Amino acid sequence: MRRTHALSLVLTLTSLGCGGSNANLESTTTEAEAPTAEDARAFVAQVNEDLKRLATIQARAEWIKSTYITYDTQIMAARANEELMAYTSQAIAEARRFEGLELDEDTARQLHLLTISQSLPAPNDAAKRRRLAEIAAELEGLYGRGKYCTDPEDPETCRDLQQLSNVLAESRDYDELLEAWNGWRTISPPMRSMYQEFVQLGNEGAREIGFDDLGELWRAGYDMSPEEFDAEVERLWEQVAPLYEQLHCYVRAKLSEHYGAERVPPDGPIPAHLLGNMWAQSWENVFPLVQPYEAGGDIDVTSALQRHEYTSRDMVRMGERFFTSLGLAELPDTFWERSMFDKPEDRDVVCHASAWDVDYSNDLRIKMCIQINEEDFITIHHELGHNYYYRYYYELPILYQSGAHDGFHEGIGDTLALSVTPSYLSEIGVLENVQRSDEALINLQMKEALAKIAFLPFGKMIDQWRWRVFSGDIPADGYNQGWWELRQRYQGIAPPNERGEDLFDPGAKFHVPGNTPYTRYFLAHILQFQFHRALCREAGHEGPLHECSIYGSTEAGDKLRAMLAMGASRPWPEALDAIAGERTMDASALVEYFAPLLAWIEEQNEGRTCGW
Ligand code: X8Z
Ligand code: ZN
Repeated sequence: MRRTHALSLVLTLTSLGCGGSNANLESTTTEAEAPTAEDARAFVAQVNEDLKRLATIQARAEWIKSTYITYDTQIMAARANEELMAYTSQAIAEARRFEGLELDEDTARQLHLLTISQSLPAPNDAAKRRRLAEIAAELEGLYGRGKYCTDPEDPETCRDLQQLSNVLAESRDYDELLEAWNGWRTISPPMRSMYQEFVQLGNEGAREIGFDDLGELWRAGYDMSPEEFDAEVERLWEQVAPLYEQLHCYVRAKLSEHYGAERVPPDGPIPAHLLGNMWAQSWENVFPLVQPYEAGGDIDVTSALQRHEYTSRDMVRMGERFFTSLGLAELPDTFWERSMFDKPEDRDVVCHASAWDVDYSNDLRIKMCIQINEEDFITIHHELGHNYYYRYYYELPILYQSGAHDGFHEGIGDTLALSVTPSYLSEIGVLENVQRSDEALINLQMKEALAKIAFLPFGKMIDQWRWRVFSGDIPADGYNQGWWELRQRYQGIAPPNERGEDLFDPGAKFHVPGNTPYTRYFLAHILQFQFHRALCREAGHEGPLHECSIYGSTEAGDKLRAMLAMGASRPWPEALDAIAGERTMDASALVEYFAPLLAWIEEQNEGRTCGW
């Protein structure tokens, strides 16, 4: 994830030659009557220059806050954000004077990107803007500091998200799981009224820059109309929904065997706390409960990483090695000096993994609380994917320093991680006893499906909820109800107990208080297979897609680099064309990849009633 979806911009308005109020802006506009295309070009150049300088200041404040959450760092970050929002809104307003002019393609594109660059536009009213910046910082702070204490008086009884998540991952005890699941959700009710205010103010900001609401602004970032994008997401979902339904059916049957049919009814939704993950968003931790074949070789990467006594830094080095094997550059020394790999013992930090380019000029970093396990090993590749995107587009104007769309950004590291196969891991000495057999393949694919296919409905539903919240379809007194209706509809899961409107379960998922759009991950989970298929072709792979690893292929690396270097300078279909020779997003590569498993699961599900 980028630290913010959009550019992080700060400025007092001097460098744009206008003061901080609308009145000043209007007078600037009047003075500059009948602007020319040349004026527009100069304006865009100025904005790029200002933004780069100011975004850097903002990113530094944000980095400090995220790696050291205190009352003061939160205020400093909020102030920086406030200035950034003010600047951007002013720049967008100023840019309106070029409407209707015949502009060169680059200028027109950058003006368009400026308009959609914020995931949180603020109202022009200074008091409202300040309030919005403070709420945004406080929501993220509440999440980052969040702990569940069995005795609120005694800090010894407190557990943070990492500790509670480890219970969700490892325990098979229904009640212990339930306590951890409920416990984490005690952090979010205090967010509820703030979130409501956040929605109102964010919508107001969006309307002032010409959108119906915040959701429409988010959907405008895909080189097509918001309505077309909505339809595109539905189309992709229909391509993959049947796979999810089969996986759900199989996993539910296995969980029902383990926990009993009273707790996991074989024809209803699955209780949300039994799937190995705090949000039931990926299910690889229940692999031991659903493992197709007893034997099948060593695919326990977690044990292997721990056996080798790798450190967090070693794991990041291994991730980097994958990228350099493709002929991509090494990470800069400053990456190793300035990143945060481990959870500090002495202070609160935002542990949710993220990747940064703090000065938009190759000051690359990751911020993670790495645990020595497979999930984090894969997340490291995910984060490095962001860093390599930054690495290859940082010489572009800052308005082009983004992914072709945000799903591309989220999909790069995951694409490479698809090549982190057992054979690759044995090649680099992590795994030893790797087997090749039909049983081994089904086991492996099951594990991958628990991560990738299980994620798909979750990846879609989060923003289905937010888009409805932003549009008012889900009212503030129905936040939780709307949330659980969508959870059930898409994921086929149900809360293990009553979730009334006194609670605020959406707030217990980082991206809601963190205001990070989420459809990007749904798209990334589809695109990464499309990228993988294309790069495998480039690497000269023959044979089934699931056997391919692009490790060591500089041909694949060249293709990838070419796409990364485009940043957002061209509409995304051109970037997709550059890497894959295709111009539409398409889940057929994902379906092809999982073909062996799907055939196997369908057989297993014979006689079962699937669906919920
Ligand atoms: O937030 C992330 C990354 C940072 S962009 C760790 N992901 C989503 C999540 O954790 O919910 C990666 C997959 C989905
Ligand atoms: Zn990410």
